[in-house]
Amino acid sequence: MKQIKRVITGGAIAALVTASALAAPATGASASPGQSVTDLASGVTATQLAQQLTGSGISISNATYTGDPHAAGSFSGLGATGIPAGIALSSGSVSNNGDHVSSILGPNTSDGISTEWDTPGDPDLNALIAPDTTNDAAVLQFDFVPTASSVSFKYVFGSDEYNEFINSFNDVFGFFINGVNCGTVGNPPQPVTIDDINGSVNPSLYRNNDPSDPGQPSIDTQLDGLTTVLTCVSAVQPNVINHVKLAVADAQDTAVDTSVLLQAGSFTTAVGPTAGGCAPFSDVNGTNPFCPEIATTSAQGVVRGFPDGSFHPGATVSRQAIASFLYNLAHRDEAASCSSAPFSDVAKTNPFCPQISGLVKAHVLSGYSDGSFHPSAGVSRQAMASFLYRLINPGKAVPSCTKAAFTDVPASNEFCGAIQWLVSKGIADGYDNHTFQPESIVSRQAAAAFLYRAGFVH
Ligand SMILES: [Ca+2]
Ligand SMILES: [Ca+2]
Ligand SMILES: [Ca+2]
Repeated sequence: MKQIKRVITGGAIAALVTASALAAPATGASASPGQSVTDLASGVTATQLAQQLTGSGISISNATYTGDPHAAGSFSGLGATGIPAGIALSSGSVSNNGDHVSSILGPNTSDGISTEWDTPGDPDLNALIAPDTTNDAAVLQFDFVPTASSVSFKYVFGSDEYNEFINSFNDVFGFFINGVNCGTVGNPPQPVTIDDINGSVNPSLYRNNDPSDPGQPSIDTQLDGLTTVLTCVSAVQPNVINHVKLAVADAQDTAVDTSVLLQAGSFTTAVGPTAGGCAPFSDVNGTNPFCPEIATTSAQGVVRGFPDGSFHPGATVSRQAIASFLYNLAHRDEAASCSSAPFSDVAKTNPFCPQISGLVKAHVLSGYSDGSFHPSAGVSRQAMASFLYRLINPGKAVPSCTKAAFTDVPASNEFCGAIQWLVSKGIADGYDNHTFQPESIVSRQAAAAFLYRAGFVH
């Protein structure tokens, strides 16, 4: 049996765990009755896994898999986990084969099931748990075309790192939709990891199944701990190609397996009040039609809520808040500083001063002729068009219109060209009566939708 060494460096405690403590049962392990796994080494393909995950409203293409072929597969009979059937990815083996014991099939025979593939980690997962890095990554990715502007899917995250290696081996997974991880929990959003869901952190989302802590495991799976069924909800670009990447890996070393179970047919465009799962802020949930856009732009770090965990979705978005959101959208965080008051009503101590100053220097925002900025004033739809045009087209003059863009936006409107551009890029629509309502004030939830769609324009 391979010797497993774990040395935790950089802390006061150096733990060395040997094979005896992490002993896996002898070869030839058999699964609990009714449970089975077919891994990629047994003939199932990456495309079949992607198809099995996908439900209504989504078509897929270009599925690829990176990792050991025993580390991903299709399973059934795991109803005890909350996911009866679907696809699994693991930093160990999903199937019983040779010396490798399945990281997911019951019963729970070991406190530390471990397969070491010595395959690479994943850079996107590394970024989630930096400065730690990952190994033994299992990564499934594919392109998809959704028929609607949001998608969701259901999953359970589980591991044999529970409970003894919480806060030391932070195995991680990510569901990156167009590069944004929607496998998150809490506000501000944290990636779903060993450290972010366990008996002490987000305990209502955690199910303990550890053989030695406190005793008899009651859930018929090898996983020593697992989450409740979680739902990922993300905004997407309808009717064009989007990309999803599902990845799980070991943190720091290659030992002690972590897995994710994804429910068959659950990756769908069916997002709504009954689909649940979308709850990025205390006052934003699945009943809000903008919930996917708010959740996704929040996960991107573009929009921010309030310290009490609320978002105030229906409130007017202020000029200073939109400055912050636009700044975040352009990834300008690193340059934000404020050495002097840029406007008579924006002090150096205004928390938005750096973003306002930066965007004024970049000619995205401007103040009023009397030297003021009106930071708390609302933002109209036409002003939003102008801000976004100038942010995305730096140095370019806003084009003029040759004819009216809408019945209420004549060619003479100074914002006409920016509004025409905004609509042509799919960032905003007019109304059914051929109006744009250019002077309507934008709510914070509508701003999130504008910013989400603007993120795809280059
Ligand atoms: Ca491993
Ligand atoms: Ca176990
Ligand atoms: Ca691990």
